[in-house]
Parts: sequence; C-alpha cells; structure tokens
Amino acid sequence: MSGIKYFKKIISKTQPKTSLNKIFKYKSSIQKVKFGVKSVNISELKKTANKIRKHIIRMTTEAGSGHPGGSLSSTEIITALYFHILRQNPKDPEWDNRDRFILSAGHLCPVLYAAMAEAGYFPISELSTLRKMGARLQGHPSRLNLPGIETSTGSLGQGFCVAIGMALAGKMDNKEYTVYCLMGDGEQDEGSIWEGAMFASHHKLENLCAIIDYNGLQQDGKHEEIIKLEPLKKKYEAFGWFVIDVDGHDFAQLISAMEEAKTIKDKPVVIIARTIMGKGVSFMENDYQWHGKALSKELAEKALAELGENNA
Ligand SMILES: Cc1ncc(C[n+]2csc(CCOP(=O)(O)OP(=O)(O)O)c2C)c(N)n1
Ligand SMILES: [Mg+2]
Repeated sequence: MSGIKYFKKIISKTQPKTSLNKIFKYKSSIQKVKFGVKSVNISELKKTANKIRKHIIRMTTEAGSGHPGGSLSSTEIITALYFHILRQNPKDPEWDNRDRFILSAGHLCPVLYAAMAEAGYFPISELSTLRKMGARLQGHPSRLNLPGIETSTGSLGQGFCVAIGMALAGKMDNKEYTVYCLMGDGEQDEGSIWEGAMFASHHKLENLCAIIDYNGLQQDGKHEEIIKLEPLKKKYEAFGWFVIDVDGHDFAQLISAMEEAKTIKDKPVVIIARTIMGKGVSFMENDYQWHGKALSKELAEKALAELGENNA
C-alpha cells in the first residue's frame, strides 16, 4: 500500500469524508516534495503566504491599528499549519478529533484571521472588520466571538498554558489530536512559560508541538537589550523538551520539523523558527516600531506594490 493510501486509510477513520480532498489537495500538484506520507506544493504555499501578507497589510491599515510586524514574521509558520499540517475542517470547527491550534501570542491575530479566511472559516470580506466595534475579529482572538478559535488569548504566556492543559486532556482521554501553539520570542519573558515547560515535560506531552516565532524583537526593541533569551535551545532541552531549530521562512524546513515533531515520543517538542519581523516588506523588516503600529494608507500602497511583484 502506498504511503498516501495508508495515510488516507488511517485518516478516514477519524476525519469526516468532506475534508479528505482538502487534506490531499497538494497530491496532484506539479512541484512536489515528499514529507512522510504527504506531498506538499511549496510554490502553492508561497502564493498563499503572499496573499496572507497582503491581507495583513490591508486589514491593519483599514483598522488603523494592530500588530503587522510579528504577523509578517510568522506568516510561513501559520501558512504551513493551516494549509498542510493541521487536521481540521473549517465547516465543522468543533469536530472532536481536530488538531488544536492556539495562538498564544494573541496580538498576532491578523495573520491567523487571514489564514482562517483563506482556509474557508469565514468570508475573506470579513477581514476588513478587524478591530471594529461588534466585529468577530477582535484585536486579540476571542473564543466567544469566532468559531475556530480554541481559546481567547492576548495575555502573553497564558495560551501556552492552556495548550498544555489541552494536550494533557488529550493524552488522558487517548485522543489522536495534536496541540500546536505559536508563541513569540518576547513572550518567553513570561514566568508562566517556564512553569508550563516544566509541567509539559514532566507529563511527557508528546502530543504538544510549540513553535516560537524567533524574530529577535519585541515591543520595545531587541530581546538581548530587554531580557536575554539565549541559549534558548539549551534552556528548553534542560527543561526536558525536544528542540528543532529552523529557518522560519523556509516551508521545507518548517514542514519537515512539524512532521518530525509527530514522531517524537515521551517529550513535548518546540520548534524555534528563526524569522524576520516585517518579512516581505523591505522598509518594515527588522524594525521593532512595526511590532504594534499600522501602516499609513500611503505606506500600505508601497508595501502592497512590493508584495504584488511576486503576486499570488
Ligand atoms: C502578560 C502580558 N504582558 C505584556 C503584554 C503586552 N505585549 C503585547 S506583545 C508584547 C511583546 C511580545 O514580544 P514578541 O512575543 O516577541 O512579539 P513580537 O513583538 O515579535 O510580535 C508585549 C510586551 C501582554 N500582551 N501580555
Ligand atoms: Mg518577537
């Protein structure tokens, strides 16, 4: 039996039939790279990431506020999750066996909303309602407002701890889902991260995959000027985690790390994804002032023109 057929057989026991086509939509694509039992179309993912970047610029400029810098640095991470890794069904967001995704760095919600809209959770036109009164797309993800959001986040450190609780519950109930959690590198300054890290390895939460958007910057500057992070890999290893270090803009590396994470036994996994704040827009790259500020209409046009060059 081929890898794909075998994977389909296993998956079809747990996943509604309607989403099977979506899961394997990259199968017949031209530029194929093999990862385990699934193929991935990297050029398709790049196009999707480019669309998502443009949504991020448009929606934050329309709102006049928000967090574009980290949203742009984590675009490939979120795209890899929503368009290759996560077993979810946008038409059935409460499906019991779905993989859980928690955006612990809740301020990065523009990239999450853009990916969810592109994946079919809600209409793309709704992206223009970001941060508007009464909108479902609040300035930080709100579980009560938007189906598909697993837990409300925004207070740094908390989403990670909820993700750990969900992984523990999944393990206790013998569930097949994996819990994925995206954190910021500045978020590592929170004490609750390290309490959670100890707890997760103590309970051998192999169904937990954390990802750190390591863009080197946070709200007020470089983290080595605020609270030194290094040696981060050694710290997580000392806390009992399996650590994978990757280029966070390289789909091949990201997806292979996420696939490898599924094979690790008895340990939670953290992927340290090296990224660039503001990635994709030359005048935003590596500048912490874009952590939490929207572009003016004029600058947004410039940014969209740059992104339009490798249009998707
Ligand atoms: C508990 C808590 N303290 C402070 C904040 C305010 N805050 C939001 S994002 C942020 C910086 C986080 O840095 P990082 O995780 O690196 O995100 P990036 O700047 O790269 O987007 C801070 C201090 C918060 N949301 N929660
Ligand atoms: Mg950061």
